[in-house]
Amino acid sequence: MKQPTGKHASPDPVAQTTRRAGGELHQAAQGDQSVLTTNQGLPVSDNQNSLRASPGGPTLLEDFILREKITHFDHERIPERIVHARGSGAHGYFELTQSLAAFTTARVLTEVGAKTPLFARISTVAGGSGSSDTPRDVRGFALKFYTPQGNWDLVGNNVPVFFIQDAIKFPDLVHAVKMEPDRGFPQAASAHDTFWDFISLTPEAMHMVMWIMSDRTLPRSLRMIEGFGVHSFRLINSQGESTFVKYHWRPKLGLQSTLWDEACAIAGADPDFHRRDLFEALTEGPPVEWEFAVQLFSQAEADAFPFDHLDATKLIPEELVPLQVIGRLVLDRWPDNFFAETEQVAFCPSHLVPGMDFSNDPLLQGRLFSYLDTQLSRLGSSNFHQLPINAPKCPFANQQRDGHMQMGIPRGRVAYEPSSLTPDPARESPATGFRSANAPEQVLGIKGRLRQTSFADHYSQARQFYLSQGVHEQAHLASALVFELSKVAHLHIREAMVGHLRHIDDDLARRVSAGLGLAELPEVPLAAAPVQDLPPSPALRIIGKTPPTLTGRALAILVADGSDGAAISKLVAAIGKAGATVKIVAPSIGGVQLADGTRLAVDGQLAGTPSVLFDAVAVVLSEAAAAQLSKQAAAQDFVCQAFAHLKTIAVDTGGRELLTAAGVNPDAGVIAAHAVPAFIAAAMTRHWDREPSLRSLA
Ligand code: HDE
Repeated sequence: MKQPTGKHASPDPVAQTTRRAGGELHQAAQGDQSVLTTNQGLPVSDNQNSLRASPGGPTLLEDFILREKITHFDHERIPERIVHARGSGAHGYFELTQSLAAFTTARVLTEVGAKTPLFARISTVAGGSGSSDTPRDVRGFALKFYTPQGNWDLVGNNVPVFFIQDAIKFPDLVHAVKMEPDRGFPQAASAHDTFWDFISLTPEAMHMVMWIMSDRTLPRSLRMIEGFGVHSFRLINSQGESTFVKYHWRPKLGLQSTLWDEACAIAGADPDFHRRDLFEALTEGPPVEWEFAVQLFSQAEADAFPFDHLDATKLIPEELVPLQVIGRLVLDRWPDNFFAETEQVAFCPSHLVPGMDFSNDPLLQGRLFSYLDTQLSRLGSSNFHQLPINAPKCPFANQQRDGHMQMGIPRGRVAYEPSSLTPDPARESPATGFRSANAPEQVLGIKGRLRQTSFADHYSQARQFYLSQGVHEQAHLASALVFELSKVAHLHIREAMVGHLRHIDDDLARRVSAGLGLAELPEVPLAAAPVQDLPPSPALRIIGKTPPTLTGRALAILVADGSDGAAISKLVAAIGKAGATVKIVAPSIGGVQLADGTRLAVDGQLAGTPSVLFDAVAVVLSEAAAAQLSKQAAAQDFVCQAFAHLKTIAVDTGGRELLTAAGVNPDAGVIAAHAVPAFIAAAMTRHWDREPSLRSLA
C-alpha cells in the first residue's frame, strides 16, 4: 500500500469533503437536500416555533435547534476591511494575446491563448461596507489570477499614483480620511477637516490630490474605469535578467465619469448604483472586458526619467513609455454568494509567481507585510487560503499544519521537510521555484530612516496632470477643490491647500482662492525641489480619450397613459441596436395604456427612477399627460436634471411641453423623438458646450 505523503494533492481541500458543484456547502452531506436540517444533519420538524414550556410559558434552554440557529446568526459578521470595505466582486479570466517570454518565466504571461481564471474585487476606499457606491473616492481594483504556478494578486487602483511615498504614513492617511473618531462622521467623504489637514501637511500627496479631485473618482460604472498596478514591479526571464514593469488595464467600454452633483443624486436614488450595474451587466449582458497592458523599461531607461519611478506618487506617462497590450481581462460571472466570495476574498500583493518580483518602492515594501497581517485579523485564521475563493487552483503542498479551522485532512506521520520516511515528499524545486531577482544592484549602505533626494519633487507631475486636462476637466477639478475645502472649518487649512496649488498652477490657485472667498492668495510654501515643466500628457484626460459610444450605457424613456407606442418601439429598437439597455419609466409601475389601447409594461416608477440613473433620456407623452406631468416636481426634475447633467434628450410634442414647464431652453442636445438616428448619435456623448450656461465653473 502506498504511504500517505502529507501532500495536499487537491487544489481545494474543502471540495473533497463538503463542497458541491456551485461552491455551496452541503447542508446535508448526502441524500435528499430538500429536508431542512441543523448543522449536524438532524432533520428539523418545525422551523417556525421554538420549544416552549407551555403555550404562554417561557422558552426552554433545551431548545438546541433554536440555540444553534441564533448562535450561528450572532456570529455571521467578520470585521470589515479597514480600507476598501465596500466592494463588488466578479469572476472572469485573463487571456494572454502577446507573450512576454523574453522578459519573464511566469506562465500566465508567456502562454498565449491560455485562459487564466481570475476573481476581481472593485471597491471604494474610505466608506464602510454599507456606504453608497458613488462618493468622490478612488476605486480599488484588485485581481486574483489563479495561475498554474500559484495565485498572483495584482492589487491595484483606478488611479495610477498614491498619496504617500512610504508605508509608515499609511495609518495616518487612513485615519485622516475616515470618519473623525470623536463624532463618527463623515462617512465615505474626504470633504472634512482631518483629511485636508493631513494632506495640507503632506506635499507629496499633491499629485494624487489632482487625481482625486478630477472626474476619475466619479466613475459612471465599474465597467468603465481603468486599472493600474501603481508600483513598478519586476519581471525575471529564464536568464535571470530583470525588467521593470507597470501594469495597466483599460476598459473596452471606454472611460466614463459622472458629474459631481449627479453622483450625489445617484447616491440618494440608488446607493447600490455601481453594484447593481455590474450585477445586471454580468447576469444579463455580454462579458465585460479590459485591455491588459504593460509598460516595460530597463534600469538604464529608469535612470533617465525626470522622476523616480520607485516613488508611488509618480506615474510614467504613456508618451514616455508606451503601453503594450498583451491580453484581455474578462469579467463574465457574478459570484454565487457575496460573503463566501466577495467578502472572504483575501488579496495580498506578496502573492506572486516565479518570473516576477517586487521593486524597492517603499510603499510596496510596506504593503507586502500589511495584507497578510490584515487577513489574519479579518478572516481569523492562518488557514484563510483554504477558503474556496482564496485557494490556488493548482496543486499545493507543504508541511504547514493545524491552526483554526483547518479544513483539509493531511495524512501521514510526516509534517516536516526534509524527511526520509515518505517515498514521495513535497520538496523544493530550484529549477521552477520562485527566486528573488538577481537585480543589478548592491544593497550596501548605512542603516537609517531614509528618503532618497529623488523623491523630493512633489509638484511637477501634479502640474503636468492639471495642465494636461481639457478646459471642462480643469473646471471640474477646480470646483471639486472649492467644494471640498468649503467643508473645511479651519481657515488655515484652506489657505495652506491653496498655497500648494500655487506650485501646481497659479490660475488654478486663483480660481480656488476666489471660490473660497479668500481675501488674498496665500503664501507659496517652500518646495523641496524645483518644479519642472513636464510635457502635457493627453492620455491623462477622460473627455476625448474614449470615442463616443452607447455600448454598455443605459437610457430611459419617460412615458404615461396615451403615449405613442410606435414612437416608443422605434426608440427601444434603435437603443438596443446601439448596444445600450433601455428602461421604461412612468408615473405608475402598474404599466401604461398607450394611445392605440395596448398596455406597456414599466420598469421604473418616475419618483424612484430619476434621470441621473441614465446616460440619455427620451420623453414621449400625449399632450394630456404632458399637461398633468408638467405640474409634478418628479417629472420636471427628470428633464431638468438630464439637461443639467449635459445629457441628450429626445422629445415629442408632449415631451417638449414638459421641457417648457420645467424651464429648460432646448439646445442642440435636445432632439425630436422621431429623429431616431440623430438621437442615437447625440446620446453617445455629453453636451459639454452646454455646461458653462448651467453652472459657474469655479
Ligand atoms: Fe491597500 N490595503 N494599502 N493599497 N488596498 C488594503 O487589505 C495598505 C495601497 C488596495 O478588494 C487592506 O485586505 C497599506 C495602494 C486595494 O480586498 C490593507 C498601504 C494600493 C485593497 C491595506 C496600502 C492599494 C486594499 C485592507 C500603503 C493601490 C482592497 C483590507 C503601504 C496599488 C482589496 C485588506 C480587496 C486593501 C494596506 C496602499 C490597493 C489594510 C499598508 C498603493 C484595491 O492591508
